[in-house]
Amino acid sequence: MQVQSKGNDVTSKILGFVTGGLLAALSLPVWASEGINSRFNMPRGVSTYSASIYDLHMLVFYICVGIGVVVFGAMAYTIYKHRKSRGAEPASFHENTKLEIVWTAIPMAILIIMAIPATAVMIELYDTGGSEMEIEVRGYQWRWQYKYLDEDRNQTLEFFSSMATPREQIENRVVKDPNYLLEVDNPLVIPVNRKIKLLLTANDVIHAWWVPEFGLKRDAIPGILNDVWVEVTEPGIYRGMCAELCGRDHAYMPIVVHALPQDEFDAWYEEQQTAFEERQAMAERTFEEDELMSLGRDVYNRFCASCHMANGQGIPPTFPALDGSPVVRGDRDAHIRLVYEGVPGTAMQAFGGQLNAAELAAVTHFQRHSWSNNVGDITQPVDVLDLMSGQ
Ligand code: HEC
Ligand SMILES: [Cu+2]
Repeated sequence: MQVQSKGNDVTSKILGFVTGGLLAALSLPVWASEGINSRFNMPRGVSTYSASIYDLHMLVFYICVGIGVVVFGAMAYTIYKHRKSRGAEPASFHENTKLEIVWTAIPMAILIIMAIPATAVMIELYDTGGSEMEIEVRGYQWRWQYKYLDEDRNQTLEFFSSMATPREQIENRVVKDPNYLLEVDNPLVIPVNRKIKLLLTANDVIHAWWVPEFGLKRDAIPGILNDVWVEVTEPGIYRGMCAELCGRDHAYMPIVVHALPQDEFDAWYEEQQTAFEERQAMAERTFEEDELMSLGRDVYNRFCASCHMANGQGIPPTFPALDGSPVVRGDRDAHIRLVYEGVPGTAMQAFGGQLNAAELAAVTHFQRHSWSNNVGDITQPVDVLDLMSGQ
């Protein structure tokens, strides 16, 4: 009776073992061909070192698979071969020094073997030497600023990159875009197949620049320059976001990078420089009132509305209302100065470094003549220039 039940047990076990093994063997090639590039695996990325990181990951993965096969294979074999029903007696090798040395030495050797390629990749990641281009990346609450520090060009190029996802999508009034919260007005543009050094820093609090497909994430800390590098190998549009909790709109400071072939990049750079010069020239012009209002509204919505709200009501007591504000309705020069210099120690930043004279004049004029404010004066770029140069 007992013997028979044991026999059945063994047969079903063997059957289970064989089917299991067969299934595993059959699925292995599928795994190898598709699984490796599937969403279950780490993506390979598009930069030279994201590929190194990926290769390292796969190497360590295969070593682990090898260890798994050997360990579990040996276990399965001994469990089956030396089972109790065959009368196997447990061997006793308690406190066997030789054996203990061996099973400490083997894992140690494996760890050392894995540490060699891991260290090589780490060294590669941190080596910013031999870069062909430098870009400063500066975090602000809540946007990024990119500054091309290229000595060969006749002028440095710099601009802000702010989220461009419309508020209607955030407030669920319209359907969300596939790139919801991952769109910006001015993306960072870089050439492919060039080693680019990025100098990361921040103006207010700690931010972090993170683009998963580059295999790159590093903190942007006020007062510190962190240098990293990237060499993108495939043209395309890559997205990321600030990866450090940096305040109220932390979720709203995405990163978009356009990687272009060198000639397209050069054409883009030329175009940007012309546009930059045109904007500079604007500061010397005299504006009509409606021009000031429309430029001012644009600047306000991009730079001020996140705190003071589009309707000028702010979020008191944290962010004061500008509608009816004594500052906005009061002395114009003091108003300009406040926007230019900010209010130290508060979230009200100094916008002097972020906006040019025309934009500052327009946003000042806009606040003084919007909502229920109607001061009845006019602010020209030249007023801003005079005020700020004479301080
Ligand atoms: C990150 C949030 C934030 C942004 C963005 C911001 N502000 Fe402010 N702003 C503040 C805070 C906070 C104060 C109050 C400062 C204080 O304590 O005096 C303030 C105060 C002001 C005041 C004085 C209001 C008063 O009645 O005291 C003006 C004017 C103003 N901001 C204009 C602007 C303009 C123009 C912009 C865009 C160019 C802007 N702010 C963008 C946070 C912000
Ligand atoms: Cu941030």
